[in-house]
Amino acid sequence: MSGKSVGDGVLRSNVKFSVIPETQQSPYKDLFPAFDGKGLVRAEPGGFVYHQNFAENCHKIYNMKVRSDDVWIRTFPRSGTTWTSELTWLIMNDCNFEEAARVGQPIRSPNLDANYINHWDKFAAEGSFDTMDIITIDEIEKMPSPRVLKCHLPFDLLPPNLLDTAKVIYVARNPKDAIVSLFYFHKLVNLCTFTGDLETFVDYFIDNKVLWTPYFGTVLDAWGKRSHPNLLILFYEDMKKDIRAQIKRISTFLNKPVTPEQIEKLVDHVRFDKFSKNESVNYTKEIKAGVGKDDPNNTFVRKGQTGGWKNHFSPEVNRKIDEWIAKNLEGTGLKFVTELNDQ
Ligand code: PPS
Repeated sequence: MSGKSVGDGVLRSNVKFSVIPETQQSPYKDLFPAFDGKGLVRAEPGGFVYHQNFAENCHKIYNMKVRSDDVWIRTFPRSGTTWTSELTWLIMNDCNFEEAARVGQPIRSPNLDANYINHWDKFAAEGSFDTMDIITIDEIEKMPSPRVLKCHLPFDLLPPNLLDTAKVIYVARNPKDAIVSLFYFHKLVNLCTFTGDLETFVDYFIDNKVLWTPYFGTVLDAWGKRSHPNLLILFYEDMKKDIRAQIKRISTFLNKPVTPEQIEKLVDHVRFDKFSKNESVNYTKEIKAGVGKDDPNNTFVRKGQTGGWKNHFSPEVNRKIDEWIAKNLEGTGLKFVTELNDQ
């Protein structure tokens, strides 16, 4: 979709946002108390659900200057963003593991939409902002090349020339594990929060009333562009199954060769048990600083498994999700792996 300038030289996307009234009322505002009764907004077309603060500022992202050596990572949340960003950043930076350890991933590979979450003003007032490592769009514009940026936004809200100018990696994860992981994320991080149970969360999720939904809108937005030479689609489950093969795909796509020794170092660097302890990527310091709840059983890099949903969904909930998946995937050619024997 192409945008238009409204006379101030700033290009505006054709997407329009409006408040979702239900999100300002009970029971929603009690189940999702972090939104302070302000609720969430929905973008049309596309249905993307986000904070009002984003709606007011999204033109800043839409107007970003895309560079030909940028890599933009797009995902539905909890689908392997951090894992893929780390590999991509290292591949783009000649496997500089020292720098990756020295500088946190949120600085090296910033998240664009994180700038416009409602709560930064509150975190700032509480004094935890400095430790948040959120960098502004203005700072991102000044970052040295090559930049590895990430976001959870649909193409309509990103610069219109993005895909024709830069490389884009989309990471997809099967919706069952993505739902469970997003549920735990809501329990962990104060920017969203959820007071209900998983079954209730599932209902709001498949009804596209959870922050960052609609899941299928986001995934199919990328899937529909899968033949574009600047787009690489990765699957979390393929990464779990054979990370070496996916590292080689990323390296080929980016035209950044890696040696067999570098591949082994990358594999070791992102090995789940090691990655979950890596403070450069695991947000432990931000969570301890007040961004989330310090709970050893619910961490940002949490379980890292495919099929964990089987320990969470009742047969009835699982049936409901299966029907929702079947309806949304019909005719798309997209299929998800939801279980793995070897991982
Ligand atoms: S976020 O919040 O959107 O940035 O989250 P995201 O990074 O996309 O996804 C988090 C889930 O990815 C898992 N993860 C990994 N799995 C396997 N190997 C590695 N190295 C790895 N790193 C992160 C992480 O544990 C989250 O999934 P769950 O199912 O919650 O464990």
